[in-house]
Amino acid sequence: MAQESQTRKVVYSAVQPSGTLTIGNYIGAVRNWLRLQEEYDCFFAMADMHAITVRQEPAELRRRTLELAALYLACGVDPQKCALYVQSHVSAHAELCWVLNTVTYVGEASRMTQFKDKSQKHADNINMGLMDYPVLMAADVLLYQTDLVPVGADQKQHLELTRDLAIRFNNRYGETFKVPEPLIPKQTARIGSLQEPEKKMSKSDENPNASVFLSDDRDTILRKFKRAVTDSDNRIAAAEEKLGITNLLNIYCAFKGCTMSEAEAQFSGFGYGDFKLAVGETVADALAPIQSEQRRLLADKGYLAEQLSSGAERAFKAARKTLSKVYRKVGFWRE
Ligand code: ATP
Ligand code: LTN
Repeated sequence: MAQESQTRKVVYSAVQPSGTLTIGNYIGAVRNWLRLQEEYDCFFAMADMHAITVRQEPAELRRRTLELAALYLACGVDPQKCALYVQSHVSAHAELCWVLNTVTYVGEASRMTQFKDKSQKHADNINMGLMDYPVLMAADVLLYQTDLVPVGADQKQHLELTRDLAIRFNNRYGETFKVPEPLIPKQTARIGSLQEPEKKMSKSDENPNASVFLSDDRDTILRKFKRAVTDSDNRIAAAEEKLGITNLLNIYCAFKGCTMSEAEAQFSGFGYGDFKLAVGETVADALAPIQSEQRRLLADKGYLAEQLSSGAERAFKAARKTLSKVYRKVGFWRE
């Protein structure tokens, strides 16, 4: 058993408890984890340290962290199979981040697209943490000698930086980190906003109609899909110039588990109104059991706390090994 776990590949991923998860997060991230936990040694975190790089209401952050944990479990993340934990419970993340900062150039950090976007969006709070965000992410991943990082397409650049930092550190100090690979699902890598389909659906979008949240009730879901931006062409087909319809088809396929051409065939001849209703109903049906399971879990805080504490313990054991190695390599004195 111990030997088996040593040879199994390691998977790491995290989501920020910075808002309620959207179906973009679900399709692009969490859902893929379920398949991975069957085959790999998985570490899944609530990235609360990343979340405070933009202003958070402390009580809200606390509540969302627990809600996110319950949601992970409700979606099918199995705490027996993977380490599910809160990032700030394992201090090695901050410690490794500090060391990695010394091999990160200010130039490369300031060139990150997300840093530039968030600096614009939060112009009154361009803090060091915002720029350091990808370095903390690299620390998350590298601490566990991770092989694979399942994320949405928006995180690809951060993963490239993670790889660059691992290679640079290894060259400077000797072989220390495994160089991880991103795992980005093709078709569903990027679920678009329902209001501006050229943008990604994001949990912190200001327009409440742009994102479908996993916590939305049936009526809200149907209403949001009804209002989704489409085009004036009235043809249900995926095409580059039909971003809105393509996005809705993509969402439908993701929840139904069908291919694009199957979905196109199924809706050929439908009007946009009926099509949107069908997509909305499919999503609402899929989310209902997750929502009731999340409610059940949130009512049992003791159970949640227990799972998160044993997850953090498991993560800490693995992280500590890498951190000691790093401290030794960089020349920190130890008796
Ligand atoms: P925020 O709006 O607070 O920046 P976010 O909604 O972009 O957050 P993150 O916490 O940054 O979500 O991302 C969590 C995971 O979900 C990542 O793996 C990310 O790539 C994925 N993800 C986020 N939005 C989408 C989307 N629209 N389509 C597919 N995957 C997504
Ligand atoms: N920044 C990520 C969340 C995240 C993450 C990670 C993802 C934090 N640490 C490590 C993968 C690996 C995001 O998805 N926005």
